Amino acid sequence: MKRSAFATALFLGLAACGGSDSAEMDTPAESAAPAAAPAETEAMSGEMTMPEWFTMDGSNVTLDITAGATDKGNYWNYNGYQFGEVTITVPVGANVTVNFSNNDPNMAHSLGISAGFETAPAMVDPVAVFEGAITANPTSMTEATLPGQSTSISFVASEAGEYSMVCYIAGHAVSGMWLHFNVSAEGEAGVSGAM
Ligand SMILES: [Cu+2]
Repeated sequence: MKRSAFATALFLGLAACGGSDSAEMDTPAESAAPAAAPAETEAMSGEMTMPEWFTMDGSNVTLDITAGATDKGNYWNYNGYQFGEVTITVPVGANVTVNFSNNDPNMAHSLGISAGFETAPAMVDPVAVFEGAITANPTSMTEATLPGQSTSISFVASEAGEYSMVCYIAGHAVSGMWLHFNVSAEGEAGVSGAM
């Protein structure tokens, strides 16, 4: 509940500041938002952008996510990002498709949407918060998405909140293989953070 209220305040703050030029499906909260928002809130969230790997067509969001896109962190990254350094935001109710590819030459990886955290636990339960929001055999080093393989998952981002996109292979999330994944009640969409 606290987290949810915080998220709402954050989004209202962003709307009030007009600090984002990202696509927004609808911003009914804008007129109701208080004029003032703490400056640090905006700085913490950063600008939201829509990189080429994030596309939106109506309520359909497509994310092209590559494990081991770079060799950063021994290839244990998503599109070159680790440790929640970027936040992917989709509108509540979006039909999300994740096209997941594994470019790590050495290691299997997986991808799913789990409960939000700021520090990854040693083990993340391989249970998605949205039905279908997890790749096959997510904890298996031999049967998850292997080097050179790709797969797709689709799910409805049915509940607003702050979640994590995470790899479930033992040790990967705690080593940095996770990003923030937010579902916005205000219809915000894009990517923020250290882009
Ligand atoms: Cu992994």
